Amino acid sequence: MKKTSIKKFINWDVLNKVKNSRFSTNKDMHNLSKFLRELCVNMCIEGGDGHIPSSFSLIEIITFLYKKKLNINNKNLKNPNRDIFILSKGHGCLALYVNLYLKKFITRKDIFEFCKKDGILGEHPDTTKIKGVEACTGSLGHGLSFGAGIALGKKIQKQKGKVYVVVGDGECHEGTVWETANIAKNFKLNNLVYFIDWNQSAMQLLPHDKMVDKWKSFGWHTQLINGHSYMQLEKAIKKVESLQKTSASPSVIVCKTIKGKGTKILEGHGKWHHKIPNELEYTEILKQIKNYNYDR
Ligand SMILES: Cc1ncc(C[n+]2csc(CCOP(=O)(O)OP(=O)(O)O)c2C)c(N)n1
Ligand SMILES: [Mg+2]
Repeated sequence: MKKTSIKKFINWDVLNKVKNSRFSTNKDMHNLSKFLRELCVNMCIEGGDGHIPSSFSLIEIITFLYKKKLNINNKNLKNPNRDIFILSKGHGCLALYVNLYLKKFITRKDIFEFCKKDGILGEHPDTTKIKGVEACTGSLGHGLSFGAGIALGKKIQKQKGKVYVVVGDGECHEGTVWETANIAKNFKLNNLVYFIDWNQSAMQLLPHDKMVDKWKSFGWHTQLINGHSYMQLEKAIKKVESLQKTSASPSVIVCKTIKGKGTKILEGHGKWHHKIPNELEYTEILKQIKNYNYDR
């Protein structure tokens, strides 16, 4: 397909305004989601690569964290008491990149160069190239243990800040995930919070049922929510924060999500996992994003 040029498509003035807004209302957050989804699609068209449905599955979780929770900015990276965010499901990184853009970690030029030879934004996030990315991920299953290690380091050094990790359900096929589940509980890592992007797709691999019970059996505090609802995300994190005051156990928020959420054309269709839209599909996807009614 002919490149659409995100330069023309994206209203950068609006985007610049949203960069600094606190986004207090739910409606604002959902409008932001639409805008970020459009940006992701355009980045894929420009770069000729990327995983759109995987990014749409977890975009509310990441946007919620960056807009409402994480005390991370491009001036405090050396502060040992800041929070840490790890996207373990590295192929969902478009959702991370658009948030790093809002937080001014990366520039518009970087966005244009997604998956291009001289660009810093690859198909999976690279900590050696991108400011604000804590870990190279893409090989599934490692972000959790990495996050648990940082959480343990914070405990030993009596540092503040929490560690938040977003994990795909397909990742939970990796044994390291369950080793970490056991270790984190035993080391009393209540400064660790996992979000599972439970879209039940995992590239049509084995399904992961009873996700909540599995984590519960390792002694974690568990919650099950709609991972596309900013209200439920907010409520869940408040509950985690209250538990952290009294309990030593780590927390997991199992988020029911839909792969490709926001566009019926993509939702739940396996063939879209790593596919770039043609011109007709591109137009339809953008139309659907605009008209979508989001979950409250
Ligand atoms: C260790 C490892 N094994 C296999 C793969 C290939 N792979 C890429 S994405 C994917 C499915 C991942 O499922 P999930 O985490 O649920 O992501 P989603 O399909 O929801 O985007 C697999 C198996 C990989 N990246 N790393
Ligand atoms: Mg999945």
